Amino acid sequence: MWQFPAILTTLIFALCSAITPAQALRAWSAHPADSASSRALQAFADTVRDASAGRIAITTYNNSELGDQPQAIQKLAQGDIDFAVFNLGPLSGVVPQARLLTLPFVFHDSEHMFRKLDEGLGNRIASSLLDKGFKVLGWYDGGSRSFYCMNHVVRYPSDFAGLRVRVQDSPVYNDMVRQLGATPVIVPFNDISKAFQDGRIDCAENNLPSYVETGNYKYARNVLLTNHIVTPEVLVVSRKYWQTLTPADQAMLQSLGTQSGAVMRTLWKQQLGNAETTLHKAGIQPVPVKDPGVFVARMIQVYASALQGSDEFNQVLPAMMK
Ligand code: GTR
Repeated sequence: MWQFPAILTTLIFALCSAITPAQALRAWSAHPADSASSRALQAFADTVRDASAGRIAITTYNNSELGDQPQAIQKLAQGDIDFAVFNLGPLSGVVPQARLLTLPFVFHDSEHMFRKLDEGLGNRIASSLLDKGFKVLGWYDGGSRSFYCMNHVVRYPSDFAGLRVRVQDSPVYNDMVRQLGATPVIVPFNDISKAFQDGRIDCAENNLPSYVETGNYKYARNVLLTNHIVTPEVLVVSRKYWQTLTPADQAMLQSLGTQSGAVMRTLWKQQLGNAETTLHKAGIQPVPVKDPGVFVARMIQVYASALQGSDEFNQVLPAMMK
């Protein structure tokens, strides 16, 4: 019987895969194209395209162009967006285990935080995120967050009484601000300057690069360096897309994602340095907290509600603080 030559079958198969159009994959970022986060995401997309010979083509969308973070989280979980860099604050609304990485006054600095992630905490949270549809590819630096206010000078917890403080849509952030006697006001990241201008908020909190990047520093010039939340951000791919990949492509994405984390951390240090220079030129002098203990004392209730009913969390938290 006539048989199709094996070599032809192989050739036709190779040709078909070569002409398979690259899928239009979308990546979400909250930040502008020149930020550390978006630059690292773009570099990741470029290396993935090269390593896959153009088969995996990712287009990045910056400045929350595809929706604010809570919307993007929903879209990624459903597979409408394929990649993203998320802050764990909003993500912890969907994945409660991620709250652990957003608790105030747990990590001293980024170095401490990344050490704990590498010691196993990262894998633990990554597995909870995967259960909800988010496959972690890399850990980015979310910096160290502090409060800043317009027309108010804050030094002690009692100074926050009655102030309206912008927060991310996140249970821990809401709770933290309430424990300071202030009112949390949820405002999307890209609308904070407008909220200051409209008089809807008195204060906000963020890391210094975001404080500068958003232009918030032009409106709220009084910065109290509380460094209350030191948190990572995650480079994620939707589980829906991840499951369509071959093991070889999964391994490639995982390895390039880890590398992307290292790239981002270097770019982040540069962005932090630039932000400090901008603030110095603008005459803004962030004031260190005199007694962090009085702030920590207010957070007991925040830990209690975040850890409520979870023995697992209660065992992990003390080890995270060391
Ligand atoms: C930034 C973070 C953003 C967003 C923002 C916010 O530091 O990188 O993803 O979470 O804070 O406060 O909304």
